[in-house]
Amino acid sequence: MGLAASELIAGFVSPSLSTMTALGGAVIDAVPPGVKDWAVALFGTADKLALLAGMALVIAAFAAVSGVLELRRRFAGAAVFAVFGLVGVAAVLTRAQVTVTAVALPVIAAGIGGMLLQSLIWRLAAWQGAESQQGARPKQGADPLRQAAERRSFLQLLGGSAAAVFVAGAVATAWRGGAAGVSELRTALRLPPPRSPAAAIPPGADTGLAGVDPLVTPNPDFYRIDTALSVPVLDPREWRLKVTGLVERAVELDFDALLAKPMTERYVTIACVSNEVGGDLIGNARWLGWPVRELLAMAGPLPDADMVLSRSSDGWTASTPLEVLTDTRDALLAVGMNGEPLPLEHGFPVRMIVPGLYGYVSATKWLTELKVTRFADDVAYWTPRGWSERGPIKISSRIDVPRDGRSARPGMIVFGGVAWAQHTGIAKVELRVDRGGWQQARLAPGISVDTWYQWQLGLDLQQGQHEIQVRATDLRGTVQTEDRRSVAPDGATGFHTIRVDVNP
Ligand SMILES: Nc1nc2c(c(=O)[nH]1)N[C@H]1C(S)=C(S)[C@@H](COP(=O)(O)O)O[C@H]1N2
Ligand SMILES: [Mo]
Repeated sequence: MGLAASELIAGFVSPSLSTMTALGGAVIDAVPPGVKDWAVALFGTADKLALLAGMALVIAAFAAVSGVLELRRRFAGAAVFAVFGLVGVAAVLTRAQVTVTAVALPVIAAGIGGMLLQSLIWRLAAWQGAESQQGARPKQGADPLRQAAERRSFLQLLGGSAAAVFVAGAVATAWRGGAAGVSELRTALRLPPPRSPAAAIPPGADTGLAGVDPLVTPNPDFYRIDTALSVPVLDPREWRLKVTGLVERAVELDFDALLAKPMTERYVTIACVSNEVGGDLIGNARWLGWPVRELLAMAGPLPDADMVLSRSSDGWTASTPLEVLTDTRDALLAVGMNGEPLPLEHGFPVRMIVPGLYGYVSATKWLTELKVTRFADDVAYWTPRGWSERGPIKISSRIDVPRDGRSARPGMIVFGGVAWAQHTGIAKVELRVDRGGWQQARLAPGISVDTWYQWQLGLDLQQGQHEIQVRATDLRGTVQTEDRRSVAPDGATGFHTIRVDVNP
């Protein structure tokens, strides 16, 4: 009940104040990497929901225990609530933006919880008192009416509180504070046309083969990975990007100034370092933005700088080599995704998109700061958590059709999928059946070397269980390695391998 009340306040004022979000965020930052990987493997993108549900269960269990304790000994249960309030305050203090209201909310929650506990215990004691009176002196003055009244009073308060929790929870989630207003601003936003438009998609680049991921991933289907328990909601009118650190002059940019810059538009395929071989944590979009190198040129990086630590509004950070942000590739301060403003969950109003690097070292969403620094002096969010400080995307390929484990009739079966080697480009894709010789697939033209390529190949398969593997070669001649490695610390390797059952 205490938490429900505080979430309701947060819901109306600003979702970023939520104690549950702060607690969950502190849990996410604190858990050992193994636990995080396990949770993602088990719950996938529902991992955040699973965490919140788990927290609610643990908190409910603590509340129940505090009731039992309070019943045995006065203030013992209240002490549990006091500790809970302190844990809440501590969690809020670990967050990127700490405000007085954010700190006050867990205290209010603990206060309401403690008071409710007192009055519940008081009523329970009165009910038990009426009952034991009856038990002790069954024949003299037992008062079943009073007993029933005390019982009702206790159950009413308990039931009423439970109902209030559900109502408050529903209202808090439905309202989402300032989110509604920012959503409207986003929808009304008109993006400027690109000064340098994206290359046209070459004919045939999208094979259109059923079951293969579309060449350009629609925004609603684009994978989402981040540590944000509730999506940060940034008002574009208040948004500022600061360039700090080892620069000749600090620069600050607001959203209107950014939109007034000459925009570049590029197709770029971004991927998550946690993408297993054959996995779907990868997507291709048409991004619109201003090249990061132009902003850095305004600030003038000092000669000893070799890294840019980009930071989001919620304090997450990525370390990107300065060189990659200033060379000829178009690393963007992106404002548009497939012709619309960035969706809130993909970083509205501004994020970074860097061709060739995994998201965790480059694709900062809800971007607020670029600190020009050195790898020797600063570390990004994932580096102390077991991931490499640098993360170029590894060459890889995937079979999309047929799906692993499918049955098929003997004869010609069409295989299709994607391959990528961002910023180098794909030269060749090959398949082999049951570890036999490699057969070259028909490679569709790519949009650019920064995007994935589709391929397809018909194979004549006879009856039996077959194992099909795929490998890609990039335009520099590097062949994808067979060496199987897990995602940590810098990306998975190995061949995507599927089984097909061929029977008449
Ligand atoms: N602020 C912020 N930006 C972030 C992250 C994050 O946790 N917080 N995760 C990164 C990771 S690991 C990846 S793979 C990409 C995913 O971008 P998407 O969710 O738009 O697909 O965002 C990157 N940007
Ligand atoms: Mo990622």
